[in-house]
Amino acid sequence: MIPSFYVTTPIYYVNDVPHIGHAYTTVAADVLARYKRMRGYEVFFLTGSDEHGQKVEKAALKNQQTPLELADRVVKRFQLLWEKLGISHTDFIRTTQERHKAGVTHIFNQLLEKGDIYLGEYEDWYCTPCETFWTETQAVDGMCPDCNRPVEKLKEESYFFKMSAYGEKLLAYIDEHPEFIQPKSKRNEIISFVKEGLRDLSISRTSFSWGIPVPGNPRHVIYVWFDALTNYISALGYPEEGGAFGRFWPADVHLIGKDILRFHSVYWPTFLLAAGLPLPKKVFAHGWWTVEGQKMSKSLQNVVEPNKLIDTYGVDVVRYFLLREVPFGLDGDFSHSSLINRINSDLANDLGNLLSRSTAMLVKYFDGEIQAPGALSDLDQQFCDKATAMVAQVDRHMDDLAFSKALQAIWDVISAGNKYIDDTAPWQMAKDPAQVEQLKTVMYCLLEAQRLIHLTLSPFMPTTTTTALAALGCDAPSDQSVVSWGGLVAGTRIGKAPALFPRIETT
Ligand code: ME8
Repeated sequence: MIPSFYVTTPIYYVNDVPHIGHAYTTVAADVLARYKRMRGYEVFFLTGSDEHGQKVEKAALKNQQTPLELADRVVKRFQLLWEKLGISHTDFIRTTQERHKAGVTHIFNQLLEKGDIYLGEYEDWYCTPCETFWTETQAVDGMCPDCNRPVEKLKEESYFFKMSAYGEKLLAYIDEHPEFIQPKSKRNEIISFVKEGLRDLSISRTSFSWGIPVPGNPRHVIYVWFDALTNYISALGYPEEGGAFGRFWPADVHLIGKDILRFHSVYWPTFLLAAGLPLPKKVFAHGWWTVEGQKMSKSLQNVVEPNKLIDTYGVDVVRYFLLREVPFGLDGDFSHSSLINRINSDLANDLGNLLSRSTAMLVKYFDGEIQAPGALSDLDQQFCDKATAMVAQVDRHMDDLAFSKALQAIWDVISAGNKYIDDTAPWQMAKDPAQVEQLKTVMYCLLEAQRLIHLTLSPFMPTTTTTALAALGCDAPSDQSVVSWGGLVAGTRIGKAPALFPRIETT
């Protein structure tokens, strides 16, 4: 049976237009989804939009629109961006869709009947931008400990989820599943948080109305995080047992930013424990981007717009840069100069140059016809071994979501390829008819290694690698592409490859 793989991104709030942070998580999920598909998995890749809650209601009011009008408008911007970024999601869920509301209502009802949700009264400090309640001690000086904006005192009748009853079970799960919360430093933070004891969680609001009504008591709307987190199962058709839910749940990985780890590794798993459903296998929290050394914010007017970046540099450059520049899990800084450096050195000099150099030589020495290799010399063998080993290395790094290490492993072979040309000096061999067999072999190894390089790289840079593979006389990668040495067919005729990346001149 074909193995399955389920990867998700957060569903993004529609009160804000997409920026580089949203693009980051979504590109990472896309690369993983494409990679797993290539390795033969049946992949369900989910993204979507979070459309309820006070934040969206307030933003709509400000725009003199209904919340749904606002959502309809902003969601298109996300969807257009994903198309432009080549995102290959299986489904896009909006929390205003009926299928989602049905799933949320079902799980709420189930927990209500079980007694894990009960009606009580709430009084605490509330941060609207974060949609989070804080205790007196947490909200130091009346400020939200997460975003440092003022909190307001809120007292209301509220439904509560008995989160306090699930702390021990959650700790046991975290303990038995060391892979569950990543990276490790974050895992320790969550363990300490749970060990301090979980409070019951307020999961309804009466102070506004933009949300899913509590079944049987529509004066209350369901807390936006209870609503939003359920998207990961409602999109699979939950509570329908069979179909996509049966096939893909539990998720293999929820990719999120570090800002929302607690919701995903404490709230969400305790809801699932209460509902008797399996927990996700992995929650991975990546770091945050700053821009030219500063926090990205509307007030600083330094928000990096992915659309503009793509128009200026090209889609694959943006995809590559995001995953290459910063190890996944750490914070990073975006700057135009580092982006241009990556283009000029990694993409134009290394990757692009290797392809144009080697195809140009094939055209010159063999009229563009790929030659069958003869016996491999030590140098040929070393290079071939390095390229073959890279495929397994990348596989391991992708399992760890270490995207930048996967790319580094590919670039090691690219550098080795450029060095292999210098060491073997094909132009010398070409002068000596006695060395024609060696020359054929060198050319074969060089081009075949690049076939492996571009196949392995294809989830990261789907457009460029399709061009490069075509230039090598190969098809675009198919699902379940077999990435092993020897796929190039002797006798295929190719031309000099186009420059994959023009250098960007800086003054
Ligand atoms: O939190 N750097 O939605 P959201 C890196 N609706 N990533 C960033 C970033 C930055 N500077 N800024 C944002 C929500 N992100 C909820 C999620 S899920 C059930 C509900 C990314 O629109 C990162 O993935 O505020 C973060 O987790 C997400 O955008 C937050 O998006």
